[in-house]
Amino acid sequence: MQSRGLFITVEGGEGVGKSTNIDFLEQHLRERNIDLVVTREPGGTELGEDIRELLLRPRDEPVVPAAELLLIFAARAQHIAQVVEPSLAAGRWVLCDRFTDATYAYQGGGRQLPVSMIRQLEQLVQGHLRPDYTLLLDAPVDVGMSRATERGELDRFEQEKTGFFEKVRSTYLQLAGESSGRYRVVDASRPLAEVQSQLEDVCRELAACWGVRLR
Ligand code: Z5A
Repeated sequence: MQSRGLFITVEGGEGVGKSTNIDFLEQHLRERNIDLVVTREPGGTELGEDIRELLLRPRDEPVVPAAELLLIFAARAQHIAQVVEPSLAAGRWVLCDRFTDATYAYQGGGRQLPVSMIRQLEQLVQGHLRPDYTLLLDAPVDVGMSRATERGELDRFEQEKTGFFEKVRSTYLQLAGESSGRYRVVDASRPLAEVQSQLEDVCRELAACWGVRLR
């Protein structure tokens, strides 16, 4: 029987380097013949990418936090059914740029929605599905924000104030503390070469757990 793939999520605040390091992880794992699907949230499907565009576009009308939360879980439901579950069931690894920990951090920590509300939706949409491993790229808020600002136009989330991102960061660190078996926290404030050397260690650990021998 085909064994189930590993579900790996990458999390972190604004501009910590998720995209850069997901590219690195993808290359590193593919070179070791790991059958991998790289995807993201919100997004990963046609409907999910449309919802992402709705969520990120700055608008004059304030977006009610509950509406934001429901849109995120709508995108997630589609993503799980179309991409995540079928890939894992086929024995492929799924490397996902953000998942439900981002909802706890942004909508729970940042927007201050009750955790119980997020838990209920998590249960409804995901059933038993949870990530096997989560890499948290952690950096002080000012470091991430200055990296993100250099990229130019800011989306609706990036326009939030420092206090919002401080709450996001502290929620992530709290989640990592509560689920230390699943989380690996990487110091993303270090120069890129050092961050990627930490990621190579994590890949070795993942492969060892999976029974794959890295060269
Ligand atoms: N969101 C939510 O609220 N709730 C949810 O449940 C989910 C998401 C799933 C979009 O996510 C938004 O969705 C997100 C939260 C919300 N908004 N915010 N904030 P996203 O992941 O697409 O957005 P993002 O956080 O802005 O990610 P990003 O734009 O892809 O940034 P990044 O991936 O963290 O950074 P990067 O593009 O790889 O790097 C930024 C720059 O820094 C770039 O020039 C790099 O070359 C440079 N860099 C990276 N690492 C280093 C190091 N170590 N040293 C120096 N320079 C570096």
